[in-house]
Amino acid sequence: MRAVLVIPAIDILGGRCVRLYQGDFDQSTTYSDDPAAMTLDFERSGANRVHVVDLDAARSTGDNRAVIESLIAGTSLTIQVAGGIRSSEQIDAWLAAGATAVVMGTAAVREPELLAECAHKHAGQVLAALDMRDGKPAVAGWLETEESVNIADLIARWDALPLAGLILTATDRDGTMTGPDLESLARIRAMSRLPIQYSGGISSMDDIRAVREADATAVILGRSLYEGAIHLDDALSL
Ligand code: AMZ
Repeated sequence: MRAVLVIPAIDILGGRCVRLYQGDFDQSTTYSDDPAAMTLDFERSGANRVHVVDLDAARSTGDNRAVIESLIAGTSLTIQVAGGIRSSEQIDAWLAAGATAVVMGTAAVREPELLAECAHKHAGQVLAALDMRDGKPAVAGWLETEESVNIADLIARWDALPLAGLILTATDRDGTMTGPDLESLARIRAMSRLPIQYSGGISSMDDIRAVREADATAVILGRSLYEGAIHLDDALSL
């Protein structure tokens, strides 16, 4: 059986480590006031990589740049940074600050030329985020849905680029611990040659196994870790 990379998520809102329910900013649970300390807990459990999301930047109501920079500086884990990354200069800055990879969501969907430019300039360091809601990409902090986009066309464009991979999030499962959307994963897997990181709804070790069997390269864990439904060291030893 192939391995699956297990990546804990640190979503930051107002400097705190939170989980949202289905991405809804009005349904937020705070798990820690100290995202850097959270990262060190994950590091001690043996994680290799952490997925850090700046939720304020994703919905354009501020940013947690200083918090994330000090988080990166304080850990030897590899970090992928997401949220509000909409320019090549921002990518330069995150990579200079020590991030291993950056994620583009809104820009990847709405600005194909910018994504292509960034992917070529930073080959193997840009991940494209596909945050699916009712079969369409959710963008701008998931406050909007891009109705005009055809998913097959979008993925075909992404596939032609030297991206580090694609992150598929089932937004209706995110933060719910109701199980992964294996149907969407299979559909997207069949369309793309890129490595896929899956996120949304994971609640058990069996869910992680199912995602691995569906040929995801990595799985991102959020609430299931914070609620103790999955122990990170167990997941890492799968
Ligand atoms: O939970 C949310 N409302 C949310 C979220 N988790 N909104 C955006 N994001 C994440 C995406 C992706 O990793 O999953 O932010 C990133 C995309 O940000 P942007 O700014 O590039 O669209």
